[in-house]
Amino acid sequence: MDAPLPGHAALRDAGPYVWLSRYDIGAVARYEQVRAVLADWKTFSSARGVGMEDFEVHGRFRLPSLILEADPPEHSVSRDILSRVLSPLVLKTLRERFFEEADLLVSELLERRTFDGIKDLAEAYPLRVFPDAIGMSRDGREKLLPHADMLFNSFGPRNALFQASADKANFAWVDQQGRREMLQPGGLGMMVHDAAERKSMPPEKAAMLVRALLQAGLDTTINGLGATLHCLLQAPDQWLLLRQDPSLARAAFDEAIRLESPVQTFFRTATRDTTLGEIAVNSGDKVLMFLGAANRDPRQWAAPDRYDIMRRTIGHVGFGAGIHACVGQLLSKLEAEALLSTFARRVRSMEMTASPERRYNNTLRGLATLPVAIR
Ligand code: OVM
Repeated sequence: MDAPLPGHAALRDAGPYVWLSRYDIGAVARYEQVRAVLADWKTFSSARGVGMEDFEVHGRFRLPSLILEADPPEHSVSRDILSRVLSPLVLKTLRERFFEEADLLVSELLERRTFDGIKDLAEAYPLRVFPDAIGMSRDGREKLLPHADMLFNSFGPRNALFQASADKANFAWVDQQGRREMLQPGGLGMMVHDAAERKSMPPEKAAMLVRALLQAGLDTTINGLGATLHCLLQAPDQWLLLRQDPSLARAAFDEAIRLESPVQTFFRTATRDTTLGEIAVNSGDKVLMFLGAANRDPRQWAAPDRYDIMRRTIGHVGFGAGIHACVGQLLSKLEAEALLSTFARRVRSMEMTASPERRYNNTLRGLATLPVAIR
């Protein structure tokens, strides 16, 4: 279940910058160096890909993301558009809907008593609110998760996991969903198009930014919600704290993001010779950042393996850091607040009824199943 943890510890202890000869890439697993790489976008570029492949050596697997796989100044334009659309002011307009949907879902689950915490809660809730918030068409929404599974696999090696998910890729379809005429007025997707137009960004590029939201916004949040539920089930004292004060829902989510790090890894490419913790980094090195390892680094965190919703989680790298820090994190936190505070207010007791099963992906950490009973 916790298979990566000893490996992460070994990577941290091996040094501030380690070489993975099997793949011929560099890696950082200590908090200090992961932060340093994230903070220095000039030296550690995203424009050559944030997966294992270097676009300049291996070519491109898909049309590059205009935000994820870009450096300033191109990145700044995209970032500005998406951060406006995902700003607190805009998200306030979604709040009421999100709480209503949370109430409906929790009512259904309370009636059922036993359910799968992944499929019926962690997946069900974002699937109800997120595509509607974007304003995406009803048709084909079931394609979103298999597509995201493939995409997050594609950041890693071309291994059996990737191959097994590769035929679920659906770029033609997902590219189509980002186009203005596919989107409902008033939704976040249309807002992206409007904001892009004001910045004279061509509509094809605006569609690619909407595509980025569709690809990045669902699977990540789902694994964050699943991680939170799993953490709470394993730490009854923390579940009690949350029940006594449901306003801790955001803290419970953020601490689960730190501890479980649903997005485990991203890469950068060194643009010049440099050093990390006095170890040489060569221009052109691919650098793998172990976000999950940094988030449990005992050099940084007291009792790093403990789930503690009262902890000061500020500075964790579960949402990244620096100019590429998750642009949708406020949306994910709104979803988490609505769902988890409602759940904590209305559920008196819960327990796992069988062992959960892991879901394997080259980038994402999460569960396939989490059988629970609630009252
Ligand atoms: C994108 C994209 C896709 C997947 C993940 C992600 C977590 C971004 O297309 O920009 O960031």
